[in-house]
Amino acid sequence: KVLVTGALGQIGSELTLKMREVYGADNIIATDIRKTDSDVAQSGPFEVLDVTDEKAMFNMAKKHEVDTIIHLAALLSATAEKKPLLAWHLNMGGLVNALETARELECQLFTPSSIGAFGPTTPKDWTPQDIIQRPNTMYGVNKVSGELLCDYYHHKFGVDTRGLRFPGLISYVTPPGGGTTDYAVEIYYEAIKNKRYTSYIDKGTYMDMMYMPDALAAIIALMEADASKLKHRNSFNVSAMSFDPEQIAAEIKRHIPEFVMNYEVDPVRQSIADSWPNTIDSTCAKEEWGFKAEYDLEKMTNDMLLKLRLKSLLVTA
Ligand code: VAH
Repeated sequence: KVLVTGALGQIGSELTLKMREVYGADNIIATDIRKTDSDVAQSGPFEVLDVTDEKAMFNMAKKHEVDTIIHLAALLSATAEKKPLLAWHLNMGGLVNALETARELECQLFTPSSIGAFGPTTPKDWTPQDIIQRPNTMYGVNKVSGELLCDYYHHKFGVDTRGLRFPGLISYVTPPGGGTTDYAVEIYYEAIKNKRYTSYIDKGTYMDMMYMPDALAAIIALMEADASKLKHRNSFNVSAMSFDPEQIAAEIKRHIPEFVMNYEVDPVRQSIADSWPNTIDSTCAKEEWGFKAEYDLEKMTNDMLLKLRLKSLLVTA
């Protein structure tokens, strides 16, 4: 049985449904800080859980006799930069509670890291798996600390911890909240609604990205991978593509020729984006557990626009 924290978030809302398909609905216990009448809450077990409450986390895992914890509850980069101490408390407090529960109940644990774990002194092109990490954002400090803490729980206590450094994730189900890469999600929604988008990230700003179906497949593949083949554990670089706002706008224009792109750069999120790599190297993930991405910018754009059009038809129907 699997306990998912942050199950109503951008990754959680889709990973929960996917895992319920793969492993059976009753085996995936979805939790979040509040309950909503979402597909996640209606398609299987759902419980309210505050991940900063250590006892509540332990009791929830024990009650449902879980053997796996997928810990996704966290604040993303832009929100973390606005509320750094809350971010430290939630991102690190929640992770320590999940790790302690995993240690005591002998669970496998997955928690995501991010390209945000790299900083301005990290080489920006084809950033290697093992390289200097001096992030200058609270989110980056949380991600590097999280990687190190999960490695520690593995070599010190034998906890089977695993994690991925995700790029920006793009999805049409649940928009992300408070991220820096969210422009690459918003642009599709705005293109459908208004045929225009004003980007807060400047042209020429390259960031790694991945379509959500590839991210979900990567999590499941890593969690099912043969542990003896893993040289790394909690920080695999994984990426499907890298683009700047001009390139994603051009791809959208191929479908919506009248689409107009404007720029109103947000200095805070621009400086976060500038501190991250342009492209990261996913070789270790490919070699150690067979990572591969199916969607590139063209294929993702086709699918995003199609699914958002269907979604808007359903809403208006
Ligand atoms: C963010 N979407 O923007 C997240 C992610 C790599 C980006 O960590 O904060």
